[in-house]
Amino acid sequence: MASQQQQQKGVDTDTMTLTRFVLTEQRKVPQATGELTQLLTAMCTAIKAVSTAVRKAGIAKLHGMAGGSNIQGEDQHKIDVIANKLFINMLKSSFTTCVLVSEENENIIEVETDKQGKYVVSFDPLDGSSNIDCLVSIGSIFSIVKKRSEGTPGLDDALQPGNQIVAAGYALYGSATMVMLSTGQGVNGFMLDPAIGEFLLTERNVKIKPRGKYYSINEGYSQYWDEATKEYVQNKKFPKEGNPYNARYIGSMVADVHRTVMYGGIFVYPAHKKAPKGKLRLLYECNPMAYIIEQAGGIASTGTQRVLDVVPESIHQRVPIVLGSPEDVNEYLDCVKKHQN
Ligand code: P6P
Repeated sequence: MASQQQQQKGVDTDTMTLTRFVLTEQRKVPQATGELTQLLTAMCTAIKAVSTAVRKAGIAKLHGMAGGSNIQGEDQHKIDVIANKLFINMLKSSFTTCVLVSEENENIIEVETDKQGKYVVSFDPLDGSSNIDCLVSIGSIFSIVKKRSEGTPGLDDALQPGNQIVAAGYALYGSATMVMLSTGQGVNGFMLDPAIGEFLLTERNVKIKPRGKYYSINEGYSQYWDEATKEYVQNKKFPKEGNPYNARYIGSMVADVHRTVMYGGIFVYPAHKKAPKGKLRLLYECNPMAYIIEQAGGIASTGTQRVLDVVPESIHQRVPIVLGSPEDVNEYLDCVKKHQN
């Protein structure tokens, strides 16, 4: 809370912005070059521009289809294309990246040599965009690793496990625009103040509850679930003791995960008969969300292993995911173990 002298007639004259926060964190790392700060600043510029586009989409006739489809075979919304171009252009022009992976692009994006830096960014520029025409909250998701190859940057630099992440986070375009970010020292939340165009620190050192009261899964697929998932959800609805959990499922990963971080509970997108490897993508959905959840004190698993330890085989690889409060996730994993034997 700003002190008295900082509150000059209701104006905080010592605002902790995201850029200032990251710069302060950077100063704690002796060998830091400032390149990560530069990257995150460029990322915030893209997020601010996407936020503006999302909020005026209905008026500017940006709702609706772009007429194409992405590598996932999903119809592209006009706003998907805009968001993707914003992320690519802002990241390339930050001179901090060498390879980009986007949900919207079939192959890796190789940054021009004269603009290359040492970081690889995987991102979903606008996740959940199928919800945008009905104004449901959507988001952008990103994770950052360092180039590991000696020579020309390429696919191998993109296919790193999440345990190599140096920073990750998401932007939620909800009732406010919020960035949740971790650079490895916990999770902090920054809310966009449109009046000054800055992200202000509003949630310091976010920690997830040991157990929540919400379970989040698409019950429309119940007939396709494995026995472990069926048993777990049944236990949430008809517990042997105590009250049933509340069901909450928005169908927008950033919104469902953010609620899980802030309120506790569990989010599950399991493998099922219609999606044998799950639906959510490892590099730019599951890994960044798993990193945030672990940094906030939670657990993120594929059901059989830690998400961040999965070695990627392709850039659009899908994995099953269960994440959230440790006690809730461990309860789910106990059901998995019980049905494995
Ligand atoms: P389903 C949105 O399309 C998305 O990629 C995630 O944001 C969301 O969690 C998931 O798909 C919803 O998928 O199959 O439940 O509609």
